[in-house]
Amino acid sequence: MFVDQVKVYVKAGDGGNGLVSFRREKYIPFGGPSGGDGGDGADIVFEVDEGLNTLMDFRYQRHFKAKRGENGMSKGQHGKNAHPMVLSVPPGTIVKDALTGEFLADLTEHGQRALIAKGGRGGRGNIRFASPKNPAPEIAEKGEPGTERDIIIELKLIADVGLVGFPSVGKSTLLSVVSAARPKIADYHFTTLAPNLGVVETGDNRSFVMADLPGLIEGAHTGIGLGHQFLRHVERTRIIIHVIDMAATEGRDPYQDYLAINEELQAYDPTILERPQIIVANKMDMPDAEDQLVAFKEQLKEPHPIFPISALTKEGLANLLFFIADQLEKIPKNTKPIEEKSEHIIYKHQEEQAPFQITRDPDGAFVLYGDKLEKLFKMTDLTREESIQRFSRQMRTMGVDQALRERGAKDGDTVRLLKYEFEFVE
Ligand SMILES: Nc1nc2c(ncn2[C@@H]2O[C@H](COP(=O)(O)OP(=O)(O)OP(=O)(O)O)[C@@H](O)[C@H]2O)c(=O)[nH]1
Ligand SMILES: [Mg+2]
Repeated sequence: MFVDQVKVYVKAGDGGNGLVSFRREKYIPFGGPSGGDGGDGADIVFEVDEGLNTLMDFRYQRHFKAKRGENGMSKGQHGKNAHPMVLSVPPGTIVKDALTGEFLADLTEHGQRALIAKGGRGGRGNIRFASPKNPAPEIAEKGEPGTERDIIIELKLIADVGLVGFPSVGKSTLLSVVSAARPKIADYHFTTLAPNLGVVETGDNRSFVMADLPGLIEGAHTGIGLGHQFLRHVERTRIIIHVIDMAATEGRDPYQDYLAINEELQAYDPTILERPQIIVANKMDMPDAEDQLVAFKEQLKEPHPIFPISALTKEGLANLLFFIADQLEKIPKNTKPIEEKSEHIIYKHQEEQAPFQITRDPDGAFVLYGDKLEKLFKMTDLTREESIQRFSRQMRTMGVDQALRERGAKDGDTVRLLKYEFEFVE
C-alpha cells in the first residue's frame, strides 16, 4: 500500500557519428581532414515536480528513448548535442536498476534532478585522428551508444492529509470510498493496524494522498493503544482530518471524543494543533446524528470547518474533497522525509567490470563479450579499413588477442562479437 512501483525501460541517446571529410578548396591541392565530431546523445534525467502525486504517467508509457546527437559535419563543424529528455516524477520517488538492484536516485525536493541514463559521447571526426605520420586519416568514430537499462521506479507516498479519530469512527471506510485503497473495515476497535495510504482524485482532476491511521484512544501519546507509533505520519501531513462518529454509536459523546483526540495530538506534538483541521462528522445516515451535530456545533470553540457526511451512503463526500484540495493549494508541502534516510546517494559509479570476457559456442567458435569491448566495437565504422585496423589495435592493447591465444585460438578460427564474425589471425 505504501509503495507504488513500475518497471520502465530507458535508453539514452547515442552520440552522433564523427565525419570523414577533406577540405577541397581552390588553390589548396591537398586539403587536410575536415570532418567534425558528432554531438552528444541526450541524457535521460528525472526531475521532481511537487504537483505530481502518482506514477500514473509511467503506467501508460513504459519505454523512453532519448534523441541521438547530430552527426559531425564538414569544415570541422560539430554536430549539435541533443537536449536532455527530462521526465517529471513526484516527490518521494526512488529509482533502482532492475537488473542489479543498484540504487540510482532518491528524489524528494521540488526541482531536484538525477541522471538516470547517460547519453553517448559524439564520435570523433577525422580531424582528430590527424598526426604527422597520418596527416590525412580516413577514419572517424561512430557515436558512443547511450546507456540503456530497465529501471524500477518506486514512489514512497507522502500523505497530504491524515485521518485521525477514535477507533471505529469510520476512517478506513472513508478512505475506501474516496480512493482505490482497500483497507480492512470492521465494527471492532483497532481494525487498522498500520497506516493505509490512498490517492484521492477529485472530480476536477486534482489529487492528493490521504492516510488512514490506526485509531487513537486516551493515553495514545504515552504508548497506549496503537496510534502513537503512527503519529509521526501525522507530523508530516498538511491537514488533519478529524473524523468523529456523530451518531455516538458506542455511547460516547462526540464533543468529548473531539477534545480527547486533540489532547492526544497536543501531548504528542503541540505544533500539530497549529495545522488546519477539518472536522468530518461521519455516520450522518444514523437516526440521532442530526441532533448530536447541533449539540456539537454549540460546544465547538475552534473555527474548524465541519463537514457532515456518511461514508456508508457517500453523502457529502464531493464537497469535502473539493474543500480539502482547495486548502492544500494554499499550504506548501513538507518535504522532510519520515524515515531516517539510509541512502543519500544520487549518483553511484558503476562497479568496475572486466573489459571483455570469452566463452565458446557449441560449434567451437570463440565468443567475445563485455561492455567496454562492445562499446568500442559499436563506435567502429566497419565500412572503413582504417577504422577496422584501429579496432584491431585496440583489441590487441586490451589483451584480447593474447587471451584468445591462451584459450587455444589458432589461425583461422572463428571469433564472434555481437552479430559479427572474424577470423583469428596470428
Ligand atoms: N452507519 C454508518 N456506519 C459506518 C459509516 N462509516 C463507517 N461505518 C461503520 O463503522 C464501523 C467501523 O468502520 P471503520 O472504517 O473500520 O472504522 P475505523 O475508524 O477505520 O476503525 P479503526 O481502524 O479500528 O480505528 C464499520 O462497521 C463500518 O461499516 C457511516 O457513515 N455510517
Ligand atoms: Mg480503520
